[in-house]
Amino acid sequence: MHLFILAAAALLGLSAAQHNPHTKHGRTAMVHLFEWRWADIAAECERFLAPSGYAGVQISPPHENIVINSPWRPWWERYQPTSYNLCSRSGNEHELRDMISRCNNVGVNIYVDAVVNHMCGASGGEGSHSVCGSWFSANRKEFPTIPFTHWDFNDHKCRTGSGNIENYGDADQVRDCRLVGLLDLAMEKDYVRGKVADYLNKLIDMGVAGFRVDACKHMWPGDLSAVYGRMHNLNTTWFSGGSRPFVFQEVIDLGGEPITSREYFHLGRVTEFKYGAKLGTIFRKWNGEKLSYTKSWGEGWGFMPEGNALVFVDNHDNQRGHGAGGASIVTFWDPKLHKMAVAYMLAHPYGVARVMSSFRWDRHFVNGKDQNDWMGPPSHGNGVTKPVPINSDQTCGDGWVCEHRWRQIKNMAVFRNVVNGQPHANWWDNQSNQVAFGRGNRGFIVFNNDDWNLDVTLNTGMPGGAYCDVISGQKDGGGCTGKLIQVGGDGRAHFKISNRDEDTFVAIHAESKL
Ligand code: AAO
Repeated sequence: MHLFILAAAALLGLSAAQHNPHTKHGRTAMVHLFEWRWADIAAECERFLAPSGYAGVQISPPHENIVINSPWRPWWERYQPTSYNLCSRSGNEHELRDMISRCNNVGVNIYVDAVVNHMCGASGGEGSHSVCGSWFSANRKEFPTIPFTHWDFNDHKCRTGSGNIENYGDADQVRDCRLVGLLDLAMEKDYVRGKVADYLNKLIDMGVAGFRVDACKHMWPGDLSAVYGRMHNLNTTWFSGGSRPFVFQEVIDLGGEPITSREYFHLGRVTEFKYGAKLGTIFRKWNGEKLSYTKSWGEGWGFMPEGNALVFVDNHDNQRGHGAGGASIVTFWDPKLHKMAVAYMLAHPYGVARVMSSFRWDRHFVNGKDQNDWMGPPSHGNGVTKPVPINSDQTCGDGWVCEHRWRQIKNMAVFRNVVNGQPHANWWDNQSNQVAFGRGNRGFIVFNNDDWNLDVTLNTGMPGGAYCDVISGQKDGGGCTGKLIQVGGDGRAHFKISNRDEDTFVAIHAESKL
């Protein structure tokens, strides 16, 4: 009996550890630097992310991938591995290693986007058209650099006519058939598990803190469990002994399919896609949704248990119509709404939060579908990804959007750190789209998403004093470049937000006190 309890506790302890992002210095939020070069990420960790209090970076897949020239170098070619060599449009192995070390040295964790469900598309042809020239044959299912041969793929198990997933209502085909024609690895094989684990372990040993695991819905939880079980502990140069890699699994579960997020909870965190889809609907005021309904935001909205969730407003798929979430998703293309939605997420205690950092592309809608949803990152004529230039006002140039640098978002990442561990408190709403809430006595935020002014006195729960609103400005030396908020000795403060303000929300926290 005692033995059983011990064994159960050990098991729980092990898997619970894969839910921990191992962030440092009280930092909390990660940013997805989508398609950035390793050299730029290294510089960004040192010059911006660490000083601004960001906890980590999700990087684009570092493995070698197929080169697709039609359409011209789509971003999604990186989701088609041709070898596990660490060589991609973002840089080579040396540059990757340098980035991981430099980010770790300033306390910013690196989380790798791991694409291990499949290799390239079945129509990928044969030759050396990989980013760094590794030969492969999609026709014969041969990837000699690893090596994988046709024995290592699932096609014999798949029972659909096309060999592709045809019906998400059938869990077997979702796991055993090809996702959009991508060659599906047979992860029940010990050999395949070993090769995948070797790839992850190489990255762990280099110092990464964990993984976003791509397309988990398409892998059996038991197979993933076996692979995760082979993962090394994190590198003790930067992490305490016995630390398990942080795992967050991409499972799109909006309800209505047999495969649910729940099947993956014991293995690590899971992406909560309902979060951004609902938040977008609320801020857009679609379907009669109101911000005041978010009083019970989180589990009260039918989201997964708090300790399992990885949350985001938009991701690299649904900001351009891929994946799931639809038109409600709020992206940088709607900056005013995007800033509010991201601020709401960062102010709210639910889940581990991820901020999206995007590149621009030429959107071109025909019948509601963006014809240019494939467009890759800003790049030179020869296909080389452009560096991220930093303008004198701290924004980015050359098509890099850098949402994470926008003052309102950057300051809310700090807000999240300052209020970390404090309970959701002092809720107020006008039964429409004006709401406010605090985090213990450490921070308070007020939103006006109605078409009229907000003018109200609220209990903030904060100690009395003068605070600088970190949305319209920020503390600057002894002063404040934004609105000043006076909190009385009773914790009450007066807020005025015109619906025509550039940003229709206000946030104060313990460290924005003057
Ligand atoms: C490219 C080409 C394809 C070509 C293929 C192979 O575009 O035409 O056949 O190469 O040659 C990315 C791109 C793909 C690209 C792929 C490989 O998005 O366009 O294919 O790289 O280069 C499913 C998966 C999910 C996946 C998502 C895109 O479950 O894992 O599709 N996301 C990840 C990555 C993504 C990447 C891959 C996986 C592949 O983030 O960047 O693809 O590595 C339903 C299901 C979802 C399903 C969606 C979309 O969603 O539930 O599981 O996601 O459909 O198929 C409502 C429902 C919602 C539903 C949604 C859409 O909202 O509530 O559940 O409608 O129907």
